[in-house]
Amino acid sequence: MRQSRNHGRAIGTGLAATALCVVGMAGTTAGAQELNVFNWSDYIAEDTIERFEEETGISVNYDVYDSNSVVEARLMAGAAGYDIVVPTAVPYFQRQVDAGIYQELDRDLIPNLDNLDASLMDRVDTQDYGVIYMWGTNGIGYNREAVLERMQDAPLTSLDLIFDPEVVANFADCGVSMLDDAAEIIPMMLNYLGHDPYGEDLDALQQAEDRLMELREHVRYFHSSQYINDLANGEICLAIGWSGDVFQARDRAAEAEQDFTIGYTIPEEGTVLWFDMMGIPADAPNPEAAHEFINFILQPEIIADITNYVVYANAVPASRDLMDPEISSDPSVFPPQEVQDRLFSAQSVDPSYERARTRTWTRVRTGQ
Ligand code: N2P
Repeated sequence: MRQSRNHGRAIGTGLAATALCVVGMAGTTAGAQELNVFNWSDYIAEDTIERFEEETGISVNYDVYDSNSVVEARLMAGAAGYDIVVPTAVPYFQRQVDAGIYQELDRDLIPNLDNLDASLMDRVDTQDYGVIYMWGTNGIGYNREAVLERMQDAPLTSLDLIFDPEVVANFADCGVSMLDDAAEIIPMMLNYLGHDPYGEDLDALQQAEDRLMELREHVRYFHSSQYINDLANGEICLAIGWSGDVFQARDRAAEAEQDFTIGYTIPEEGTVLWFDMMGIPADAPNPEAAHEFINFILQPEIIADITNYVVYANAVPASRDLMDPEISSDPSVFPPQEVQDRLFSAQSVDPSYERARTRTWTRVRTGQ
């Protein structure tokens, strides 16, 4: 198996996810246990894996992706060789569980399950098969100076910034990006246009497509990890992205002492709130080590470190006090109830609608 380490900030983008695979030392000792982890890029602290290896003697092969579709395709093909994967709860993890490709967690091997926030875990239907790793929102990352320079009264708290063709046209020259994912962007657009994001209404889907087609000339690219570095470097000035990724861009910009700042908006029109789930594939080569890994991650100090580094919320309340107070008290990381009230959780849709949505997205991406 290919071995790679993505220590988040240092290595960076999902472009790098496939390109930058460093051959590690794992697996060279006869009889040593191995664990194959497949996680999102920019989604773990720098030393988490090292600490796990030191504590358990298990060598980790750590590989990264930036798209749920990639994980799903590999798992559905079978014998992917992973012990831990981290798909988004709905629709991905849920339908993968329904397809029978995960094993039920052996709760006796994960005493730290007790550390999980029960009310958050109750929001996912698949808790016998996975635990929440991190959760967050989809929103807008923006370069405050570049945006305000082009539009003094830019609607910084609204999806109008990107979804209103007249507004976004102001920013085409400084660079606009969107996540490359039908199930992320189309529900946001439907909701913005006043439709039920998961209502499976084909007329509404057509309206979303028409609007996205109108916008696409102002969009530099559709990609789900490159925007972190590009926002941080000033290569782009607006992105629809995931909360923690935008905060990482903000931190990288500050570290590089850029003369601009990156902001993140949970749009006032509402947006998706999601949960990413750690699960163990049914054909995992080393399920015992996988349980050990989940148990390790669920320790408050370990998961607090991860949140500190990737700036996504976790589901272990005892980690809150161990976090950087700027993060634990940030309402855009841990949205308070009044903000959560305008968020919607992802919902599964009928496969035929899902195919229509995917085709719509292909047309939007390619412009045809
Ligand atoms: C990490 C992105 C994870 C969030 N870069 C997607 N659910």
